[in-house]
Amino acid sequence: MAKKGKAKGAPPKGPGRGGLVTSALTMAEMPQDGKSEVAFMGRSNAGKSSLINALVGSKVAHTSSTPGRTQRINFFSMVSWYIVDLPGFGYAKVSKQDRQTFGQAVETYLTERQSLVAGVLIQDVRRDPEEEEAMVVHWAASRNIMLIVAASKMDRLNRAEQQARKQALEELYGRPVFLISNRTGEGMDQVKGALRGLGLNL
Ligand SMILES: Nc1nc2c(ncn2[C@@H]2O[C@H](COP(=O)(O)OP(=O)(O)OP(=O)(O)O)[C@@H](O)[C@H]2O)c(=O)[nH]1
Ligand SMILES: [Mg+2]
Repeated sequence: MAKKGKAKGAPPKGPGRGGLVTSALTMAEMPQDGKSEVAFMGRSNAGKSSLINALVGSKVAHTSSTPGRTQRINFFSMVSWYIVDLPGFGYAKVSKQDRQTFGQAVETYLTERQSLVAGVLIQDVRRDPEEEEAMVVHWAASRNIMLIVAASKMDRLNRAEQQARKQALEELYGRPVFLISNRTGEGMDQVKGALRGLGLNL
């Protein structure tokens, strides 16, 4: 993809914890070492890349207020496993051609990847889940993949609103939803705890 030049603040590459290992569009470009992977999924602008940075504790993933920033499948090394940052769904302004390219790549990844052990579905706490989120839940169930649901941007709500949204989202999803803020770090321990519970060190 010879489109965009590398941004100045490119994330550090290499073997360090959380470092970007590869940015893939085909299975052949993905790591072949069989380590476990956790895919971060959600609508564009939901805060996937920000959550990854908060978990890693350094700015390894590109974030942007412009939706559609992440357009490849990015693998970050957690030494014994990988964090996988996926392009967001539901954003119409990315060109159709690009969306088809990465949409196909994501679909292949999600349906075929053997080392994928868990997913983290991120959605803005102020929104309700829509068809795409329902598809992720269905996909995880059908592939028997453990799914963590995190509602981001809780810092945008007051305490009472947070409680109300948590309850509403848990009812809509029919499962626990962690409220998180990638700004303040609130709720991060719950996500970390859930990942650690899967034997993934953080
Ligand atoms: N207030 C607040 N802003 C957040 C939070 N998480 C992310 N943001 C902001 O939301 C915007 C999008 O965040 P990203 O992490 O780039 O979102 P993404 O899901 O990776 O988006 P794509 O790569 O486009 O799919 C950025 O401006 C972030 O600073 C949060 O918890 N609280
Ligand atoms: Mg992103």
